[in-house]
Amino acid sequence: MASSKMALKLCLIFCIISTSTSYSYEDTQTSLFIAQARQCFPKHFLFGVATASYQTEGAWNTSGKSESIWDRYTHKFPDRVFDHNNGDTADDSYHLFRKDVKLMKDIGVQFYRFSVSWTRLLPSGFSNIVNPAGVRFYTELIDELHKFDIQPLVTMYHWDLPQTLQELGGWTNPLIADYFVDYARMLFKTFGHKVKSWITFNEPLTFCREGYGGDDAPGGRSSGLETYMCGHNVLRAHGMVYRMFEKEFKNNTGATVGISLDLAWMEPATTSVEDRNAAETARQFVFGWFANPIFSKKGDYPKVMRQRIDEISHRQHFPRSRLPKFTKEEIEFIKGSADFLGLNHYTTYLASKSSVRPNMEPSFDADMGVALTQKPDWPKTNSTWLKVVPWGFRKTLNWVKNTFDNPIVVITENGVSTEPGLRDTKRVKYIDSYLRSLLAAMKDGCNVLGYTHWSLLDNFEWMRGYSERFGLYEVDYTSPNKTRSPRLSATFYSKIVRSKCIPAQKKLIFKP
Ligand code: PNW
Repeated sequence: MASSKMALKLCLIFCIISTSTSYSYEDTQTSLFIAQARQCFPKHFLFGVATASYQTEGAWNTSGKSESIWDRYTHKFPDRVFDHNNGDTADDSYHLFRKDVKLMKDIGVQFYRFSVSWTRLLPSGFSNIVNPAGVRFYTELIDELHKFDIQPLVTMYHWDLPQTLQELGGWTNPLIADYFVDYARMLFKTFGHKVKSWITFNEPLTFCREGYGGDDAPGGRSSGLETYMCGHNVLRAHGMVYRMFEKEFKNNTGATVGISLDLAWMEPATTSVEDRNAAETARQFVFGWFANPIFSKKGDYPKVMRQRIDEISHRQHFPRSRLPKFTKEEIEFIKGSADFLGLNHYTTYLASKSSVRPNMEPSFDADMGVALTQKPDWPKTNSTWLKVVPWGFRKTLNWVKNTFDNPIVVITENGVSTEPGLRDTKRVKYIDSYLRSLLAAMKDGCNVLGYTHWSLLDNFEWMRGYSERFGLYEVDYTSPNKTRSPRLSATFYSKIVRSKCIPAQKKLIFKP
């Protein structure tokens, strides 16, 4: 006890005088935490919040909106969703968007990342029919944002493909790239004078891997085949949209276009060469797959993907690789087709060489050949996959910097799920620790322009339904007007957004 009193006195002096350096010190014997110093982001750094159409809008069949693959999938297979729920009503942001913008104003964010629903704007999936109610909705939302000086950052595709296009093969149909270009052109034409930043795709890794070989919509069961067809067409579509944008809109609008890719940090499980190689292979499979064709000097798929998938396909007696090949022309127009890299980061895995040899069954995971685990003592959250490992964020950013020649990065998602309730101290700690790690990466020279917290509100968390809550604001799903209430983290995040500084933790905390 005496020693803890001593530490307390020391800290009082220490913490007050320490303004520029950060200290993290935990004395496990006395259970005393010495808090960290106030740390600031550059003045021009931007803060935002994010949502996505299917997860928040609701109004799934209102005013001319047609069915998306997530509407179809959740209606047809309710049992596959953890709480048997769907996004039919979600947060009802279609009707409550003015309230949502007010919440953003309360926090003080400089931008709002949201996605537009393809089926709300183009009910046939094609640009032959434009739904005026859809255009009106997004126009009103964007105008409301501008009214409060909040910049829109618009994602064109956050997983809710028109069912009509799914029936034509979805992302496995090469023509989808043309349909996506038509959709994007319609967006630039309609909203281009009001939107200065665009994201073509959100997390192609997730929707190609989970949608065609996992549990997500549309429920494809063809891992290692359709997975790569999807990725291939997404990359072609992205490149084609960017070149069309350059030719037809860039000069007139002065806008920028990027793509959001997700990367969980892959830490080698041991210091062995095998595990270090496994970790790099995993990074290339989950991130390089999309980043290398766009952000590397040479373009095209990562070497290790090409080698492994070609070789395993051959062993499986396929006459050609399951990983499609780009033409020279495609490599060229995809290369450099982004003004910024959107990075979604949540957690960290330990990577080691998988002991399972690929069998005759095509599989993305077997192609990758890496076993991914997490340390049991990493702090848990309400999502099984999401452990709190802030140092992984800094490593992720440094790896991106070193691998892709220090691209302009915008953090387009980072966040954590907590239990229902407003006292979300875990989210406060998550934000605090991940932002400190981000700042450390920026001091390492990483070129990061902004940070987006996922999410403004609790929302439909895909296959986990409403059971996992990522919101700075809690949503009461039992109330008719889906009441939004600020959590502790909303106040905490607001402080950071307004001051551009992470406050010092003045309170000393003793473990009980
Ligand atoms: C993102 N991982 O998905 C999505 O873009 C959001 O729509 C979603 O609500 C959010 O994260 C929270 O889950 C991810 O396993 C899903 O590392 C899984 C991972 C990362 C992102």
